[in-house]
Amino acid sequence: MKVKKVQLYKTVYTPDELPQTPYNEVAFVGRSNVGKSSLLNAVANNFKLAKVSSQPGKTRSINFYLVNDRFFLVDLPGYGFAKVPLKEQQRWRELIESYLKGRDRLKGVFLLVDSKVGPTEKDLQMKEWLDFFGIPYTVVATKVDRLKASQRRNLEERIKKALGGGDFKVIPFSAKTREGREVLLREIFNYIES
Ligand SMILES: Nc1nc2c(ncn2[C@@H]2O[C@H](COP(=O)(O)OP(=O)(O)OP(=O)(O)O)[C@@H](O)[C@H]2O)c(=O)[nH]1
Ligand SMILES: [Mg+2]
Repeated sequence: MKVKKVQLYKTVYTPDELPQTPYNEVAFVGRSNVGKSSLLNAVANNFKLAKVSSQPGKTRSINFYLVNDRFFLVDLPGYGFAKVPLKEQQRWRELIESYLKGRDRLKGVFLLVDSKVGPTEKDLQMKEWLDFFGIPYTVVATKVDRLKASQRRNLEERIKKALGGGDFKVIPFSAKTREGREVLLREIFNYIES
């Protein structure tokens, strides 16, 4: 299956704005600046779809992207960026949590972890949270183009171990070189069809 058409369907700032839709969806979570928006653009083959910024805290809303008129990719605001005012961080947290708890058609979550930094405390919390609510997820190790060969070795195993292990895959990915895009696409379609 191919990504033929991607369009921004809805931008959501508060839980009551979350749309009820007839389509299945997968969501992308991770700390601010980890590369969520870049990954979406790489998947969509559209560099202008989601706003990318070297300044963390760029995505402040939940963005629903409709793919092939059939399913949604959902870009969530990044967590854990200290420079974003606490009140705003709290608002994002509530928005992310009410999203993750309340979606009947959410088939899977992609938890993005920076391959160089490794999982943070906040990533571990998110992982435990997904486990607790029984939401299937896949970990994506982002920006692997920045790794030296030695840092690449056993990357999947190391990230898995740092997250405390469990029943999930780790996909190495680069929005820059597009490494891992095909594997990621397959995983997205698997979730959507599950
Ligand atoms: N080298 C490299 N840089 C990347 C890659 N993906 C993203 N970046 C850079 O990382 C920074 C953050 O990327 P974004 O895609 O905006 O990250 P985000 O997770 O959407 O951030 P928020 O919207 O703040 O949550 C930008 O400067 C990107 O150019 C990658 O695969 N390789
Ligand atoms: Mg973003």
